Amino acid sequence: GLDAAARDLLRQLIVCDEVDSTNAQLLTRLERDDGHGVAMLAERQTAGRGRRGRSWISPFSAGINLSIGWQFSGGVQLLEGLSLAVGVALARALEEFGVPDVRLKWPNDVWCRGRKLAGVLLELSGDLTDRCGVVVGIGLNVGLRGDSAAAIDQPWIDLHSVRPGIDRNRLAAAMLNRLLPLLRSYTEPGPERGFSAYRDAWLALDQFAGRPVRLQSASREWCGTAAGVDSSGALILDMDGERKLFHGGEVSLRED
Ligand code: BT5
Repeated sequence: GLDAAARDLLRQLIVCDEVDSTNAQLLTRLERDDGHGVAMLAERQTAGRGRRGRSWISPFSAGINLSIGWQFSGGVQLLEGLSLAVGVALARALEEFGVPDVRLKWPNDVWCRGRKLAGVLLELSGDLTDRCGVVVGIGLNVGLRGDSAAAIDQPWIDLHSVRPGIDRNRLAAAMLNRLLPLLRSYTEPGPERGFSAYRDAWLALDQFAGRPVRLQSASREWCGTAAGVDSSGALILDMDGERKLFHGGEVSLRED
C-alpha cells in the first residue's frame, strides 16, 4: 500500500512483535546515525511513552504503534508546528478510510467523538543548532479491550467502535504515505516549508475552537476561550479579550 513517493523516502521498515518503545528504538538508531528514513511498527510496547514521562498503553495487537526516524540539517526551529501538521496528516489518513468525526486537540492528540483516539510524540536527537534527528511517534487505538484499557486515565476511543473492519496494515501504509512527504517538506527548502501550509487545515479540525479551556503548567493555570493557533502552531487563549500564546511542551490543555 505504499505509494511511490513514500517508497522513495522510506529506507527501511521494521515490523516487530514486542519492543520497549518504538520511539526509544529509533532514537538510539538516530544517535548511531542509522535512523534516517527508518520506520518501525510494533504489535506491542512494554514501555510505550507519551510526553513528559507519561505512558502510552499499547497492548498486543490493539493498535498501531508507529515511529519514523528522520535526520536533517538547518536546526530544530524548522520543526515548529510539526506535531500539529502530523495531526492533520493523520486526520486525512483516517478520513480516507471513512472514519467519521475526526478532530484535533492541541498540541498532539487526535480525537474522535470527544475522546482520544491517537497521540503524537516527537523526540529529538543531535546538536539541534544544525544537525538534528527527530522521531515522530504515533500511537493509535484500533481495538482496545476494556481490561487492558483500564489503566488509561482519560476518555479514549478506538477505531472498532467507530469504523470496524479497517485493515491495520493499509491504514499504517496510508499514514506513512502522508508522513514521509510531510517530513521531507518540513526539512527541505521549498515553498511548502513549515506549519503555515497546514494551519487552515488544523483550524478546521480544532476540537476546542471557541470552547472554554484551562491550560496547566507545572506551577500555574490559565482559563479562557480557545481561539485557534497562530502561524507557528502556538495555541491562542483568549482571556476576556487579552490574548496569550502557549507553545507545545510547556502546558496541558483541559476542557473547562
Ligand atoms: C501522547 O502523549 O499522546 C503521545 C503518545 C505517543 C505514543 C506512540 S506509540 C509509538 C511511539 N512509541 C512510543 O513509545 N510512543 C509513541 P501524551 O499527550 O503525554 O498523552 C499520554 C496520556 O494519554 C496518558 O497519560 C493517558 O492519559 C493517555 N493514554 C495512554 N494510553 C492511551 C491510549 N491507548 N489511548 C488513549 N489515551 C491514552
